[in-house]
Amino acid sequence: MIATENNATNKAIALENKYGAHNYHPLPVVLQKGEGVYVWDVEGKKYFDFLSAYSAVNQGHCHPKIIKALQEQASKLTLTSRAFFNDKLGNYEEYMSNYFGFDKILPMNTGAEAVETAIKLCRKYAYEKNGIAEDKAKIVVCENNFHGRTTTIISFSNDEEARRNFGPYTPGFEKIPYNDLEALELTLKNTENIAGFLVEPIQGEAGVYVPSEGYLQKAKALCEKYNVLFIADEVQTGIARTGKLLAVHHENVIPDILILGKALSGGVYPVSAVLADNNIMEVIKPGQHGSTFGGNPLAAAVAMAALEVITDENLAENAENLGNIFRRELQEFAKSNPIIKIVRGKGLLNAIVIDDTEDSSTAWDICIKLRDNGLLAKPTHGNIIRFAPPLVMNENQLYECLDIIKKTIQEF
Ligand code: IF1
Repeated sequence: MIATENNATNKAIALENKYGAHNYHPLPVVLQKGEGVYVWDVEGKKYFDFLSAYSAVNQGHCHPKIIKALQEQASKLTLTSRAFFNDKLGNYEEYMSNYFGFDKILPMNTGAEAVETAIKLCRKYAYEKNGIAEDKAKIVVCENNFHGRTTTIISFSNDEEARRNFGPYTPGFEKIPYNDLEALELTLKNTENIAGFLVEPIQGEAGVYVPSEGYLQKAKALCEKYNVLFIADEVQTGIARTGKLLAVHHENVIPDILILGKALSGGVYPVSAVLADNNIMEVIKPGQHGSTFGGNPLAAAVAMAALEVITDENLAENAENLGNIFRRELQEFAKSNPIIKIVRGKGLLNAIVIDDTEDSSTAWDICIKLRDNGLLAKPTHGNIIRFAPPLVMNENQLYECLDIIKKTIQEF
């Protein structure tokens, strides 16, 4: 694509530039069709999608079963609001309760809304059941976290880009280093009014940081010891992405509060949820929390179909297998291509660290070349490239993608 050409790609980019807020810096490619692991741009070029909309299309683009559920429900009833009951929500809540093993679900729409819901739930539980003084609750979070972009959530971010000039900030959060049990124990022991510990089982945006073996299990044990709620944000790591249904399942950890989003709908519709047992969920009484679209029948129908696909197609197992091949192949390749400093991840949530400075354009330039070679990926912070294809990928396709990645890296 030559930048000066007045083609469909440049027209679409020019429109977004003129009429859209500049809150993103997308890779210059304009997509118009998606199917399984593939996407096509407006010039008709086909690509492997190695971002999966940040792990929202784990089931592959436009999965027929999920689209069918969307179409059928969309032609019957899309939204009632929670002012009335509807015939889908109860079934969905029962389905989710059994699927993930919690007494109850509070249905929301975006990941950030679910994180905010979990924060409110944790605080209310602390005041009404844990004897913490009103307005004094503190929630421990990790440095380099990413939990969304609302004012409260960016209040406890240390990413200046996500935070600067959005103050004043919401108080009540204590930051500790990720993957550091000593720091967690110290804070739980020495700081008063701790209500919960909010953590990503793998830090996605930070650059796919997989914590040490046992971290989640020991962190959960510390939370039990100090009577603090363990809140797992599985918006990005959940729904089979890391090779298990939930990333916490790698360590058999059951969180007190579970946060889901993204692939809960297969990328077809915004669906998120907070799950907890009765003793926690019952602190929310009628009129104390909600949202217009939370728990709508369309979301319910789509999410049940999306979860059936995860089970029917053994996507967790597939993610585990393909992820092992992916990391093994790239680690081998890195031995003779030192531009790749590190290869890390779990299941099909992986990343490579490029041997260049944070502010270098190498990672971006590699992604531009990957695009030219038919594979779409995007750098996360600076010199880290995240690789996260849909979980429906098969081995042949993975090897084809590995060839593209290796061939492209060798051009640098
Ligand atoms: C962007 C990445 C960022 C999340 C976790 C909650 C949310 C997210 C662990 C909020 C959302 C998205 C947001 C999107 C890019 C992407 C992302 F990590 F996935 F790559 F930014 F960090 N918890 N992550 O990852 O969910 O409200 O977006 O539905 O904002 O640029 P949301």
